[in-house]
Amino acid sequence: MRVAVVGATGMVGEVMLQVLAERNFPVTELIPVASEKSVGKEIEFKGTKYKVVGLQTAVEMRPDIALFSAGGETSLEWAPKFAEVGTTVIDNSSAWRMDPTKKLIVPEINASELTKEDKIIANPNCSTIQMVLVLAPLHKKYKIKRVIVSTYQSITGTGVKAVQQLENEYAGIQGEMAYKYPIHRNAIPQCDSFEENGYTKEEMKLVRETQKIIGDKTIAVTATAIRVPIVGGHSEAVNIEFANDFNVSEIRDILHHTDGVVVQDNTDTYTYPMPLFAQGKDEVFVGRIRRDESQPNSLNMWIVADNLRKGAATNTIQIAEYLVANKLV
Ligand code: 11C
Repeated sequence: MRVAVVGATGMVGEVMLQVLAERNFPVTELIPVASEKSVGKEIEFKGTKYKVVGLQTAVEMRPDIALFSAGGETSLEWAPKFAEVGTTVIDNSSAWRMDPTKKLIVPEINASELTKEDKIIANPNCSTIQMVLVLAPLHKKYKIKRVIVSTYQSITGTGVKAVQQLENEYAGIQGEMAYKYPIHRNAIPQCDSFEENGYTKEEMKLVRETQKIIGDKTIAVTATAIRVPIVGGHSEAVNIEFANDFNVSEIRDILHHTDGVVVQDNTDTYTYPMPLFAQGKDEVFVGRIRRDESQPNSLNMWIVADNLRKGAATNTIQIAEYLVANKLV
């Protein structure tokens, strides 16, 4: 496969290159793509050096697959240009996710929706991916009525500027701010900008993307997304109300047998997921699984994943792997 990585010098782009190499994705030619200021720079991939090219050059090279992580505006403008020359685009921005003509894919859940005609495929938001991976098998068994989620999101979700802000704050250096407020020793109840209803875009992604991926608009979701001074991954406290009753050991068993999910749940040994230990891993970790004793058919749990891996790069590359394995590209 001739694979373009659009946004190759960015935080997610770099992880995409690592994941492509680690998973031995069949790359015959890598085409690293970035903005004009990075054109000509060299990127090493599996021992070979590749020169970064601009978007127009990359389109003219007609790659088989283009993995996009360069922001919504770039995706809106350039994904269709790649699609026109026959490239299959897997886009990590929010640009196409809610477009009814585009598929929003978490491979373990809904990759079977994909066909050869899908030339622009959307990768969901990181906080959604880790949550739906756990919700989907439980919805199948017990039917979810409502989800209440509070997130504790890593600064890496904002990008390299936020990581720099935290490092500057540790070192007591005045520098450029990615956030309106200090992040060191803080919790900022705002991820992304506000919508008219008073929720942030991040919170509404958890609502809309969950319904689209699971394919059930009746699932009610309400979210509060918080930015915390953490690097390794996003954490989520999730409360689920089911239509049907369950037993907790059966829930653990279902999740234990769910691809991509690792159950870490033993209060006797203080075993539960934490972002410090999820960092660099491709799985979604779940623990603190317990009945919500305040109302019927309800459950609490804690879900953690590396937002740059399963939340972004790994999920994107798993989609590409599915396309290759099923000869859809
Ligand atoms: C965050 N989830 O942590 C965001 C980053 O729609 O793909 C990714 C934004 C997106 O702030």
